[in-house]
Amino acid sequence: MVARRPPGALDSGRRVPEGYETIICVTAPTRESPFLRACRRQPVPHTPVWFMRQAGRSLPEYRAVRKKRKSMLAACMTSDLITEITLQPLRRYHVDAAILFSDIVVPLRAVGVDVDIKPGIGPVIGRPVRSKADLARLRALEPPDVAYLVPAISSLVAELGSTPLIGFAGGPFTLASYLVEGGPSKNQERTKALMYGDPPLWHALLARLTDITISFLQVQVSAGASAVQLFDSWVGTLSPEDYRAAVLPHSKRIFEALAGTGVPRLHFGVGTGELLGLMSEAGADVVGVDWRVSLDEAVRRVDIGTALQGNLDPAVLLAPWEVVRLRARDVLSRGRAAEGHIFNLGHGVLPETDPDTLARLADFVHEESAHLGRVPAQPAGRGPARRRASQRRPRRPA
Ligand code: 1CP
Repeated sequence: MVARRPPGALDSGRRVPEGYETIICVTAPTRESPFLRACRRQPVPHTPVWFMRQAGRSLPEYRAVRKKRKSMLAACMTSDLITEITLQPLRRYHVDAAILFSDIVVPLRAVGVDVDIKPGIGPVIGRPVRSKADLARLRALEPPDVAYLVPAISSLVAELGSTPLIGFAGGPFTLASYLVEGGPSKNQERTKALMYGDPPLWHALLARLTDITISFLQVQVSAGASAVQLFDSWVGTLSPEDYRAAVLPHSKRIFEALAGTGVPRLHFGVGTGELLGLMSEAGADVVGVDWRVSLDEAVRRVDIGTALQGNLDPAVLLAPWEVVRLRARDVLSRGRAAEGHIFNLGHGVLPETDPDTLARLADFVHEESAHLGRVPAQPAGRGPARRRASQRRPRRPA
């Protein structure tokens, strides 16, 4: 049952920004779902599973829809296509969560950035942002800028029933990297040159992106998303010291701004083995881990009170099923060291992945984890919601 409360009022007495409608879920059907329970580090009947990039190029039905209709970004701005493409993987796989069909550059387009998503390349920016004057063109995001999300999310929530919908946004470093580079980049040289060379401009840019991201995520949560994931995909190119100085304060502000919504906040980046502790310190309830660090080691790197998500190498899915099965079993068994574990890949589904392998994998995760027995919450899971970084578990000696 969903109770609508007058705009502006929150339990905490805080006010919601103008234009956001707050929906308080009294007995939201998703509340006790295995995915949300694992995010909260509560016991689950089986390990929940979903796949980053479960919608998209690996699905023939996605390619069919995209062939007939519109550019990628136009599809991301069309309510009935958002709903349809978000639901496509749910019809094939017994996954425990849906992820909104959108892209990390959608909020940039919404505030007028001339970004396009080019087939086979990714996001490309017409006029990159490299100076104070460029930054002045980047305005704030208002809820009407992404109005098409509201009917899409409303119908998804109705359609999904007890399956949670994950909303998402790009992390500050990754969004900045597309804006500064003007497109995909392997090493983010220009981005890092700006970060190292002009800290005031860098922080002004990230502060602006942080405001945009907070508004974008608040719209998604107000419309009914049950969790949010911040994808700082390319932040793994930074050292911990640079991450702490240049990115962490901004990510922290995003997570703090969402704390009052009560939805779990997930955080993921590629190659972030050395940053996992800082990413939990930023305020994430769940830290996503790529395949380079095993989950039992990742547990030692994050703050106490953090659940983990991951981390099968997506390339494993191209190997014979017996290999997939053994590798997935290993991820599940290492994941039992975590206070809460959500099974996922270590990055997005590769376009050449056979959808039948993903379907088989989702079923295997459920069967195998249920067979292993009820996944208990670790003692630390019953403690205060978050503790200090100083309470991180000691790292295993080398
Ligand atoms: O024409 C097409 O079909 C383009 C392919 C495509 C799709 C299906 C792109 C271009 N984006 C998306 C959807 C998308 N993007 C989703 C929803 C689908 C789902 O997860 O099921 C999500 C969560 C994203 C997020 C995204 N976009 C990230 C973060 C996640 C990650 O993979 O690291 C990033 C970095 C992007 C940028 C982007 N958009 C598209 C591409 C090919 C890229 C990467 C380009 C690069 O390598 O820099």
